[in-house]
Amino acid sequence: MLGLAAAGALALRQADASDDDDDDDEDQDNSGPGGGGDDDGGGDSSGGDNHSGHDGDDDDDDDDGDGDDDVIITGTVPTGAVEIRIVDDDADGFSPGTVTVDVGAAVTFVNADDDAHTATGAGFDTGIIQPGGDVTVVLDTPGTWFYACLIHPEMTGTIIVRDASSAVTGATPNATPGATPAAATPTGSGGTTVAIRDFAFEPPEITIPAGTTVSWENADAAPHTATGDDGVFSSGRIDAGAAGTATFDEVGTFAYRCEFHPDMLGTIVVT
Ligand SMILES: [Cu+2]
Repeated sequence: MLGLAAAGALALRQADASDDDDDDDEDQDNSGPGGGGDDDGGGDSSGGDNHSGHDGDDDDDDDDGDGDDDVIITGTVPTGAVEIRIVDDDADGFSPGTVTVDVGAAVTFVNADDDAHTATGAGFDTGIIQPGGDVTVVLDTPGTWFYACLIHPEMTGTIIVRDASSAVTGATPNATPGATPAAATPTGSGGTTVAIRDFAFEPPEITIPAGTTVSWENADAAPHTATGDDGVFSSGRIDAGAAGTATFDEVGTFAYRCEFHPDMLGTIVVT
């Protein structure tokens, strides 16, 4: 009886252990197509432990790459999709930073970093992509689509979507409301400046007379834009330390935002 009980307990433990193995095997099967060094996760349970360990580490931004080798890529990039890898949490985190695709193309973001990220812009939003995870978006509108990581706003990228004739059209609109043709000289001194600092327009709202040219000066390390809702005007991409302008000839109230960081909001009131 005693021996039987012991054997039963042993069998039970073995069953538990094999259950665990099954789970790990499934994880490994999923990660297999990621290829390359992912197989290093070979120690079944240690691979799982590492993974959950990383989840706990998500708040530490500063593992400079040393943790990257431990990220197990799950899932696969769909056939024909363009892959953008997330490799770090800084300005070069999206690799490549700019891609050009045909309209209707699928783009897969693969998070090879050990922090969670997003790729979020006016045209699409992946939502949170956990370490090792991937999200595919389909780009069915031609144009130039800026995006950034909501968690690490310095991380930015650009996807240029060609139209059906493979032309790059609908690039960032540079229209300005009722803009004076370039040759015309605005009456009055006509210029005013809005600073972009710490991911905000400063001041967020200005009132200007018609004919004023607004210059946005980017004091941040990340690129920004000042883009009117519905694309009614745009500064275009403003890199760190650079400025972009738009001229306002029409009376009205123009709300705008940053295409990279859509929660950066501003308003131009033209009187
Ligand atoms: Cu921005």
